[in-house]
Amino acid sequence: MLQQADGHGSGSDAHGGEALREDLQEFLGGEALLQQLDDLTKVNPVTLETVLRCLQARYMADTFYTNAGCTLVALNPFKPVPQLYSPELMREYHAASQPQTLKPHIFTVGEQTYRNVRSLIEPVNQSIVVSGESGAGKTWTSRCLMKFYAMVAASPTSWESHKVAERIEQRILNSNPIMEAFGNACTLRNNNSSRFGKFIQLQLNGAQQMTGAAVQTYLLEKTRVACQAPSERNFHIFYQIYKGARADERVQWRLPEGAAFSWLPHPERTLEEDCFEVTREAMLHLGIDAPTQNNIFQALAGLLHLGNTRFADSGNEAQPCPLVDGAQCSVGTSALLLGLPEYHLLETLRIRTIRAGRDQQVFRKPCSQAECDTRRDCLAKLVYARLFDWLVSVINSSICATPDSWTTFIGLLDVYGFESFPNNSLEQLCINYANEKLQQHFVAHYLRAQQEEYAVEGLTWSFVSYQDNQPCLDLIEGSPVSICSLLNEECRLNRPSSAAQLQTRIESALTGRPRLGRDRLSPEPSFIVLHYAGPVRYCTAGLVEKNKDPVPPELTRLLQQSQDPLLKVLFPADPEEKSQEEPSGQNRAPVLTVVSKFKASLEQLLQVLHGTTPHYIRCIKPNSQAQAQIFHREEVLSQLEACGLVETIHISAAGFPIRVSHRNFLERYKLLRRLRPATTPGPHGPCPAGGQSEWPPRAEPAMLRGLLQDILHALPAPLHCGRTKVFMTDSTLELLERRRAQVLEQCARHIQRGWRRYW
Ligand code: AOV
Ligand code: MG
Repeated sequence: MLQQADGHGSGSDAHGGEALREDLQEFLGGEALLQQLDDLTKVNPVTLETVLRCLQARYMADTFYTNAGCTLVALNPFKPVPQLYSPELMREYHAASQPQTLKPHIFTVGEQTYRNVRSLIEPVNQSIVVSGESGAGKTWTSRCLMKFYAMVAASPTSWESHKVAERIEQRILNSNPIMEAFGNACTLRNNNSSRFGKFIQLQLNGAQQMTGAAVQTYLLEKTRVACQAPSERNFHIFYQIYKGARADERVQWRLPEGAAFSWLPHPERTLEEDCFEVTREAMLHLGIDAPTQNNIFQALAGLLHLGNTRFADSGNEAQPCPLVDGAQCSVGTSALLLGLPEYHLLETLRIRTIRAGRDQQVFRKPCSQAECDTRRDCLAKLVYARLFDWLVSVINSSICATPDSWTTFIGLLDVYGFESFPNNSLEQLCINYANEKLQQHFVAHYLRAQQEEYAVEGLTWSFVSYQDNQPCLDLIEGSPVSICSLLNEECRLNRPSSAAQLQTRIESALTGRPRLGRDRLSPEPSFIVLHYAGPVRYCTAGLVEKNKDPVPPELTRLLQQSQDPLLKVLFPADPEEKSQEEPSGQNRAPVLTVVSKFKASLEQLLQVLHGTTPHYIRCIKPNSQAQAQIFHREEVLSQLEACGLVETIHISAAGFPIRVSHRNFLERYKLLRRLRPATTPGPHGPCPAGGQSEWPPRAEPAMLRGLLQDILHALPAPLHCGRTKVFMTDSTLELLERRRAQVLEQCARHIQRGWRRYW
């Protein structure tokens, strides 16, 4: 058809060309119209195709935010858009009487959330759940929201002076570069990929000023310290010290320019995240002084040298593995930088001490070459994970408010996004499990609970079906048998288990589960989980060992003997001086595995989220090349499908996000019955949609019922009265509040007049 349009068609095409032009105009006009649609609930009809077209039209017009009922869809611009996050714009959204009438933005969500905290009706803690796959823009979004709150929730005097470093808001913001330097890394999916989950609680006092914050982190991917997948990098901080150290520091940390470190792949790649000065500055502001910083960076350099320590096969079980050529120097430098005796470090890496027999005699056994490597890696992971946790605790002690100085909070959740690589292991299983849990929270809170409540409350509602990810969660964490329980069982039994055996055990124990799949062409033993966001193939090799995450006690004891002031803090001496040789057989303590700890921390997180009013931001990645102005329809489509966006839009379009108990509603709005009734009855009608028999609600005393009836009649806006609650849209709530303010103003004027007369 387009060929005809360019004028190469035959004579009879003149008419056809005309029609085509009209079509084209309509199409273009349609796209122009779509660009204007701020809310996907207004797309007609709501289908994946129309939603996709609308988002594409908006993206190509540099409009990155679109409302989708209760959620905000955020498309990653993949280019700087500074005017979109300017302080002026933040102020505009904050000052607006109705922020939702402005263009969709994360600041609308931020402001709405902020207003909800001091909620008029039922004050409650709030949370903003930012989700999306790896590289979609979650961390960026939560960083911008923190900046927004640092501005709008600062104490009034600080609006102009918020650059002052000591201010609490600034300190809270400074936690970001530190945590990203130590917890983010370049992966195949994202140059600044978060390798830990983060929930930050912004604490507000009664005047809604931010008095502090608390950070909770989840499962750092510590294996990255010692092992990076091809084309990926170690944590940013290693590159920062390697590239940004001053000449004197290079000497002190033994980091000469151009030195090669096997745990520092791709040092030639320059990323904007390699900003050492920003990290140092932020650390200073949070009270980590220069000498402490020096200790931290020196220890990190020590880990880089530890990574260059290579062992050869001794060829004799009774002999410790020798070092390969040149590694003696690495182990010496590493020991020096970590404040450890070189001999002791080398011995601990190469020799295992075991207690055995009835009298628990201590034996020393040389490790195999592979075991030496494992112990070396384990030592690095141990130091790095402790350092990360310590940093989080230092950050918290610097930014956390005293319990009596805050009353409510806004929680911001930014976890690692769903990911699927050519090779996936326990790290991806945990990351994707966390994402399944968040999706379940959304499904349970929004898609299911909302609809069930309409039914219980007697509102007319045609049920919108949705994709429930519960079967996938049952497969991963359910009881009695699931992937987690099988992995834990293997750890508990402590039996030698090959990758192929584990695959067989998983397949046979979980046979028939709908979300379990198998890749018959897979070159190595694996299983597939059909996640809500797509299938992921997990290799079984190393899963059990990673889940056990054993730390030989000799390693901890070695670090406890360090002379380095930082390591002394990270590894305080054990006061009871318990024997720390590896216990044998039945003396082993029960293993607290990685997945069981992670599961417990996720449960805790969800409990916190359940105690808040959640707001959702769905970040969407328009293409996997991280390029601006490229919108890959297939990729976006699968993300929209995965998060159930169309169902969300359907439910939002017909639903009522605000629900208040009759009593609270009346308490706040009873003064509105003074208003003249609207000439036509409000769209809510005189009674709940459930039927006349339920109106007036039986549970309420007659007086309350009368009041409720009066108010409903006075209000020409959608408002539904259920059996125990009143349901309404945001705009109805706004209207109610405006009416209430008018009435209060009138009352105040009457009182004033009365007073004047009196005086
Ligand atoms: P993620 O947090 O969702 O991935 P990020 O927030 O790190 O993703 O975003 C990835 C990259 O996209 C950023 O480093 C920016 O370059 C770019 N980006 C994202 N949002 C914006 C924006 N609003 N404006 C400009 N550029 C943006 V992960 O942590 O891997 O799951 O774990
Ligand atoms: Mg991130």
